[in-house]
Amino acid sequence: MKSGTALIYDEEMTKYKLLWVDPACKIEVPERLTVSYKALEENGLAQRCVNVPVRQATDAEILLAHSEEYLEAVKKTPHMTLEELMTFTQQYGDVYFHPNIYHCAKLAIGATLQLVDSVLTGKVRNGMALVRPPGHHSQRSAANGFCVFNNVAIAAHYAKKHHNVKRVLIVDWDVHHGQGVQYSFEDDPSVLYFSWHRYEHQDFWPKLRESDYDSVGKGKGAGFNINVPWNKVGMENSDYLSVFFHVLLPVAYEFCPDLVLVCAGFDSAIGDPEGHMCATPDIFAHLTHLLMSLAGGRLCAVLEGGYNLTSLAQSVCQTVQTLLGDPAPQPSELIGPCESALESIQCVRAAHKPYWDCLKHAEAPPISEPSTKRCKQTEGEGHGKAEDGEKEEEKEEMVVWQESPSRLVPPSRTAAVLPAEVKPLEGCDLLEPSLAPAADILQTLRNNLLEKSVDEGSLKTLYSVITLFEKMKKNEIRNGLALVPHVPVAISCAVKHAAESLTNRVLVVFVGEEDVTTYSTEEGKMLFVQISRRQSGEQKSQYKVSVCLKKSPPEDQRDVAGFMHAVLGLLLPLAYEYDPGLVLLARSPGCGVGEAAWAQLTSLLQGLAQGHTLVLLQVGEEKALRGTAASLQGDPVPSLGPLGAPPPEDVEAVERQRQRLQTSWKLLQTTAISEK
Ligand code: X5A
Ligand code: ZN
Repeated sequence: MKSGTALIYDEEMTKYKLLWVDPACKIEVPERLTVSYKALEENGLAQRCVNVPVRQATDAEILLAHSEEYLEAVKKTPHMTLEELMTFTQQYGDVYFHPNIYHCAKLAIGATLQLVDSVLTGKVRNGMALVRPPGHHSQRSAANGFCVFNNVAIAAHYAKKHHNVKRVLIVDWDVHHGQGVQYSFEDDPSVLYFSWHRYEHQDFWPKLRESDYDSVGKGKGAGFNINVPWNKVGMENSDYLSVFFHVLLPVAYEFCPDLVLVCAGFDSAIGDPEGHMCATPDIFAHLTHLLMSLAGGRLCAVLEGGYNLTSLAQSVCQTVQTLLGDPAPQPSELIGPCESALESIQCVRAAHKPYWDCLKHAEAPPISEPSTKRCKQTEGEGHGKAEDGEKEEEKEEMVVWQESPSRLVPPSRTAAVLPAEVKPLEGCDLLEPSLAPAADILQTLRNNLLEKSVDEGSLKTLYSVITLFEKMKKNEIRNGLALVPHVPVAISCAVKHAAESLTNRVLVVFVGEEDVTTYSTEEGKMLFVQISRRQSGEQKSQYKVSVCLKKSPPEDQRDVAGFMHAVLGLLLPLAYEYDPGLVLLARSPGCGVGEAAWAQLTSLLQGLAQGHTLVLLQVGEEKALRGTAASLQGDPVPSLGPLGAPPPEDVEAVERQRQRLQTSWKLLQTTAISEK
């Protein structure tokens, strides 16, 4: 079993800096690496990683993404005088050279390739490389934006060439557009490049026309370049998650990468002097978690930007801690995307509609031309704020945010309740179903379940389920798994218990046909989402959602596409906005969901409620037991294979619910309200 997280860092990469005055470059300092690494050490994270040494890249590796002329030119920089370096620098935009930068740039590539090798040979599952100089702006024959060589672009070429990787997903969450990466793969359908970036209708650096949403790739690569322009500053956690749910993840699942590379720039976090965004460092835990379900967990994060040292260090820690498998913190302040973000989302979805089955039903764009040609909106609208370009560098205004509390890691990861005849699950703590329930609890159970004649044994199992619940609430265990005699009864029972113990919001996700008595609880204490193959009546509550997917032969790939469409476009946005304290996930026999899709669902939901997921399976479903347990224990989830088009009936069913619910649950929105 592949496990472990690689961390690649070498102090040598701190040994170059800006040697003259250049306001555009002064933020790119050696401390960016030292504070990040120090924070990882102080939080005990560096020590938990597999330490992989850096190496120098070879000429051949550099030439995977750069021209010979450019390489030869950069090779001369270590021997240049200060004046020569300044002159050499001047031919490029927003970058500086130093006698030692060529050496560091080779180490930055080498670090990235060491990470890719470690992950693709199975030495570790995932990892992060802390490097300087960054890479995503550098081009075939040009340095740019603090970047000398394109670390991640080289890594993608390298993975394809040396590891038989067929499809690479590059997620660029840096606040700048990695135009260098875009150029490198523009006509290549084997590399899907996704980037969101501060754009402001082409007013923000690098001010390129081709950074807009209508640059979708060229020739065979059409559809494999996804740009999400931010036309306002101040984007928040909700804006980032909305783009993941409604753009990146559906396309990424359809694409089915063998490897995920992240251009992990943290200038997209709050406090950054370049980005001016408002997403908090803990959002990177969620972005990371959501990507870890792809490509069998093979994820390599490579540092790009990030210039507020406090925000940077916190964000790096959030990313690495998530790669290590610790539960993500509860996402904060999810209030839904702003209008400007929705406009961008709507435009991107419409632009990619011709290329991706998952977007076939996407809404028309709000306007016909790309956002550059539109008149600019009034400043100060939404949660964007006005910027004064001239004075900006003088007054570095203070932004404050609350540091995410250190994460709760319960002493036990997974506890299971199993009938005596079932073989114990490796790695799970067994909870004896024989624990004597208190008489009053037994009585409550009996009263609640009077119609179904339940024997004493079943009652004890139900009681154990409640014990699992309690243990999660007390953080004694992270998650739980129970094999119960009858899933709908067990759900009712757990829900009843949750309703009476006043503490937490509970998200119930039930995959199955049966009606479940969900007791009318105080509105909002529970969010019940059912995915079934059977039509249900009209729904009115925002806390009770049922989506009916088409019945087709089991393991039909079209079914999987429909199921994932419901999970990514409906369930996850609902779940994140609801922000439960506990997640109850259950399936009944013959629910029609294949093991791989079930494992994906189990894995994705663990990003909520600090990983407190209780899974209920019905006796007789032993086949699903091991896979579920593996997912709860954090084993990598297998890929689903490239997804085809979801059945139109499924898309319609999901859309109907989205339409009904999007006024109450703003993370479900995919279109802007107003056209200006
Ligand atoms: C890697 C990165 C930013 C360059 C900004 C130049 N570069 N104004 O974040
Ligand atoms: Zn950047």
